[in-house]
Amino acid sequence: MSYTKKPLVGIIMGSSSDSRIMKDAAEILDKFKIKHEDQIVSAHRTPTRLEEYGKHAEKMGFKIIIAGAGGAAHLPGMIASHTIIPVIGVPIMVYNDKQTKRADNSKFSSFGGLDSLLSISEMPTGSPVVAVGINKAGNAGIYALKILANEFPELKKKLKLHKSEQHNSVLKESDILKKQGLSKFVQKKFK
Ligand code: RP5
Repeated sequence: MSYTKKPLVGIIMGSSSDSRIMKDAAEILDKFKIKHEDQIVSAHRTPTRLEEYGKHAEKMGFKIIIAGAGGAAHLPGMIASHTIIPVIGVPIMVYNDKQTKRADNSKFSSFGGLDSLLSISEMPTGSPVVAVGINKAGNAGIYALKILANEFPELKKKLKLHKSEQHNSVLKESDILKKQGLSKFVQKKFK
């Protein structure tokens, strides 16, 4: 059962290379049965499409947009300039997963994702975009759920349950740690 027939969240990313990070946002929304629509929209390579997407998002009635981009990450800020839908930005460490060929080094971000984090979070006064941590698309998903929970009491209940599960899993691990002692615990957990 999902809460609405139409998607409530728009997930966009600057490139297909961002999809392996952005899928974490989709997975958490899926887990909580929140429909989302996923697209690639590049602020640099498809600027007209970006403007169209802003109109599309409003027409679709999205409550939140989750936008991920790496490097000079303009996508979250630019989409926020085309709509009043709140935007959660996901800074992406460019080519995190493509460190195989030396020849590709020029394509890496030299700043380990700090470039995109600052691009997203340092929006000028009056044009806010919130940013989660670098590559933390899952957190963007959870944050979106928290916003939506204001509207859907059932979702609020599920989030509270999720919180208590997190609490219990820490207690459980702490018990195991106490019983096993630190050395054995680390050996087993990270073998
Ligand atoms: C950004 O440039 C994208 O969001 C991506 O993180 C990065 C690299 O894009 P590709 O060269 O992989 O298409 O605009």
